Amino acid sequence: MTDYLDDARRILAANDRGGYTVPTDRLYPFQWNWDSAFVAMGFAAYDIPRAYRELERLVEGQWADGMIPHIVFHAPSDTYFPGADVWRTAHTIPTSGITQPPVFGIALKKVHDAATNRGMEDARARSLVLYEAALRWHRWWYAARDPEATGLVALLHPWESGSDNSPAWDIALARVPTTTETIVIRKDIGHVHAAMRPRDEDYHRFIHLVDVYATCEWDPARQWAAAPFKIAEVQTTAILLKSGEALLTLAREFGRTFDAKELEEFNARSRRALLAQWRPPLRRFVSRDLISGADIEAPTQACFCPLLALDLQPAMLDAAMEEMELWSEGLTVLFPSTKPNYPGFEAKRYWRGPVWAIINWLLIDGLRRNHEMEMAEKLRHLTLTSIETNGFAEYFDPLTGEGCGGLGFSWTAAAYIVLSQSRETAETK
Ligand code: 9WN
Repeated sequence: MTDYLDDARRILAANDRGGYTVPTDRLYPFQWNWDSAFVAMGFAAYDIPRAYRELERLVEGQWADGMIPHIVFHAPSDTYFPGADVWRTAHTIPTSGITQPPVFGIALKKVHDAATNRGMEDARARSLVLYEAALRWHRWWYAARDPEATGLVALLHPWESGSDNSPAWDIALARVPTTTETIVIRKDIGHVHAAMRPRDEDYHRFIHLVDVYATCEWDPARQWAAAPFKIAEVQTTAILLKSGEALLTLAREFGRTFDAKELEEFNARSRRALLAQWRPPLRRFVSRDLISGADIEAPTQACFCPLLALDLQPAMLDAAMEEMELWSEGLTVLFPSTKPNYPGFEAKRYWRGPVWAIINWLLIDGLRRNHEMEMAEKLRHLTLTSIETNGFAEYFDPLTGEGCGGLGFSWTAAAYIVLSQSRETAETK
């Protein structure tokens, strides 16, 4: 009989590059921000020092202003584009210049709890350093990406969402010119089929944005003023709020009363703002395009991520559940990253329909928080069985269950490890 847990651990070991884990060999050969946070939670189940190490290595990339970049280029590799030379940032260890969803705080609490439960001697000292890094990053989010203190944080590049190619960005991204100062080299389509990856014109837009922000010398205020793409986003804000709750618990445990007050204020602001993004006729939450001022109505998984950080009123919760059930009808694997009958839906192109184990993990936590145990359990079970049947792929086709994108994927392995634990311990709360 196959021991899938063993396989999952083997994948994490194979993707280890010295205290940090690459998402998968060749396609993504560096340390990615939110990938590492998920991976750290996977390690926390069986190797706590290694879990700490994953987060510590990520923090080596933290900027003086508090931002933790989306990629840390610890060691050179020529199998990915754009590499460090395209980003032109000033950090000593080369990094990208944008960020990614702040899962870090959620991961830190999970690692810290595992370490203290096992009575690890240096738990408090190691956690404290990471807690301070996380708090600096949260302050950066609220200052740099919500200068008007609305409570919703904004993304200046689709890559910052982690859901890079989502139809949620189609209207806003179409405004971004396809011209670039940088020569665009599509290394990704040398590793996986082009039909699974972003279109060429969108890749040019991604790089156009990098050029614009490099011209701003990566200064947050200049970027904010120059940004041709600016989305106040609900998935990222929900993750930030959930992480903010985790940091608040840690602040109290560490006796940091001043920090705790500040975190309470951040959290309250984001909680209010997220609730205001609920749209009753759509039965889901929506992000806002800050350039046009319009709601983003494209139906994507992001619309349900606020469950992660909110305790919904019964009427709202029932409506969200009905909508989630509707999106799930007739699918082999749940939960789709785009509503299946939406014109932008594509079953195999990444973020335009496929199922992601880490998104399921976040949704499961959100469903549990809101006492939707049946749906949570269904999603957990389907996530595990589709990995067992189709492998530790980057993501899955919701119609057929086929594993797509990169294989031997770290966050899918981490999700398997965490979700196969008992119901209670799979909760990252
Ligand atoms: C750009 C590493 C990353 C994930 C993202 C996913 C994909 C990169 C790319 O891979 O993005 O950051 O080149 O496509 O969309 O969520 O962190 O796994």
